Amino acid sequence: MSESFKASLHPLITGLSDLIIESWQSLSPEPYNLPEDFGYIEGKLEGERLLIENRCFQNNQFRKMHLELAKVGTGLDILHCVMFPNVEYHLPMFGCDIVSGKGGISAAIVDLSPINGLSQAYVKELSGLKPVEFSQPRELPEWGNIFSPYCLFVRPVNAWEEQLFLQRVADYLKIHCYQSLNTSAGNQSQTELNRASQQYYCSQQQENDKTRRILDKAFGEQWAQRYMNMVLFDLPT
Ligand code: 18B
Repeated sequence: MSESFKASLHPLITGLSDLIIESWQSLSPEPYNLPEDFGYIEGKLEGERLLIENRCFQNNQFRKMHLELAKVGTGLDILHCVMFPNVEYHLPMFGCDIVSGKGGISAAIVDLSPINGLSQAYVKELSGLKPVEFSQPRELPEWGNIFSPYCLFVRPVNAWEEQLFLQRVADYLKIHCYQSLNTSAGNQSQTELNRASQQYYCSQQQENDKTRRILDKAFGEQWAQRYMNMVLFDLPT
């Protein structure tokens, strides 16, 4: 990821990006090549440049670990991250999205979303974390029935809340990396349930009109549809 691009983004996005990449080092990540050279993308949104940089890895437990940083003109920075488990493993979906506009960060969300339910090990770890409070919690949209009770969705109002959010992402990643390395592949019927559940997660995320609208406007509807299908929320095969 180019340093100058990264440096131009909101500091919480830069900090989270470093945190995510560093935590993946414990997972023996192998490179994952995105289809059709979707690594670095440039478009135009209402006369403003839209830049997207993708980093993508895989390992035994995860078919795809995707981190995307995007910048629209000078006013909008986005971090998007999803870890897609291999369907043989009963693991939740780690997802994180940060949207930073002219007035600061409007949306910060992180979750370990249940896939075929959340295992007892995860429930134990997540419910053991110290409770946190944010002054501006946000309400999930209708398609958000995929998220867990531990989903954190807020508008952080100051640097202190931004750090609190970053710390929570660090906690979730630590739990997830550790648990994933200690989870073995399941049997055929569990695998099928995991697959169906991951397909449902991806199809619900595709209902996020706020993401789609930005991509539509910058690259056209057809390209946006392909990008959402093939890069952001591709279904497990
Ligand atoms: N997303 N987000 O990733 N989205 O990708 N995002 C927005 O203040 C992009 C994920 C989520 O209230 C907004 O409302 C673009 C993942 C939720 O209706 C914008 C990309 C998760 C909302 C974007 C991107 C996720 C949301 C509006 C590709 C969760 C609130 C900002 C780079 C794990 C939806 C605002 C609502 C909002 C844009 C969640 C502009 C372009 C992985 C719940």
